Amino acid sequence: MQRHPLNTNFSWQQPAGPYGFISESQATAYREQGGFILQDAFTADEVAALTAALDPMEAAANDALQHQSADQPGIARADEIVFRAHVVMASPVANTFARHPVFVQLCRDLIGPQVRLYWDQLVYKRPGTAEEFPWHQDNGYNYVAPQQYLTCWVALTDATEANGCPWITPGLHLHGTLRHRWTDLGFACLEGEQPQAMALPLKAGSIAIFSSLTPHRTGPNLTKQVRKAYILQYAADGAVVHARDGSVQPAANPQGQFLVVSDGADNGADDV
Ligand SMILES: O=C(O)CCC(=O)C(=O)O
Repeated sequence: MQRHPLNTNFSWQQPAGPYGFISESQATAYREQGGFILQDAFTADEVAALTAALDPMEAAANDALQHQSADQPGIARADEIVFRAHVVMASPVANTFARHPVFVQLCRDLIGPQVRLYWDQLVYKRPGTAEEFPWHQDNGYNYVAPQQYLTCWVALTDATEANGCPWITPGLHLHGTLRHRWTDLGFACLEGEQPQAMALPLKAGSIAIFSSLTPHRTGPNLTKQVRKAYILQYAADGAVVHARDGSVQPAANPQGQFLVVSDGADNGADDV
């Protein structure tokens, strides 16, 4: 395990509390294990409305993947694992969901008073996905500074060990961003069995909450149902992305990376 070359002087930062939304034990789990589950964060009606908005987008993304050449490296595969990024820019339902009071409060407790949506994507794992999605940190894909941001992995269907729920390796987030290498299935920072690994099975409407620095994977989908997830990531306002070409870009596109918390308050729907 090696560190990313840009990760030279990392130290874990986390608001000290008191917390308005999460419990002390959830804050401790975030600090010590790198994540926790928030059960039943959303109602069945909220999940149904979001799923109805996302399903056609996933179907279109899956259609587009049919034309992807087999030797084109990527993390998505037609009829297996399908990603669609920046859903908030195309779906008013997702755009409103990304500003849900649950996220506003999580962001305030775990990031601070000025927070933007940094990234959002749906990830559906269809039946017959035999491969895992390998161990990685979200900050291993695109290096964001500050390195710590918040990933909210929202289960739209029950996520189980059989259909590809997330797993985390507790504790490694404290090292900051690790070096990743490209594999046929995506970037990877850990290989082989991880004795500390913890499965995070989730009921639909629950969230696996973890840091951008928490190594995680998802397993194969060996069931007959699609496993559906919507992932939202939130970063402190002012965060920048170090692109692989060496450029440094602000993560502040008003359409897809809007403020959700400003001066500690819910930012409403229209402000950027
Ligand atoms: O949901 C999945 O199966 C994997 C997605 C993931 O880990 C990610 O997008 O970082």
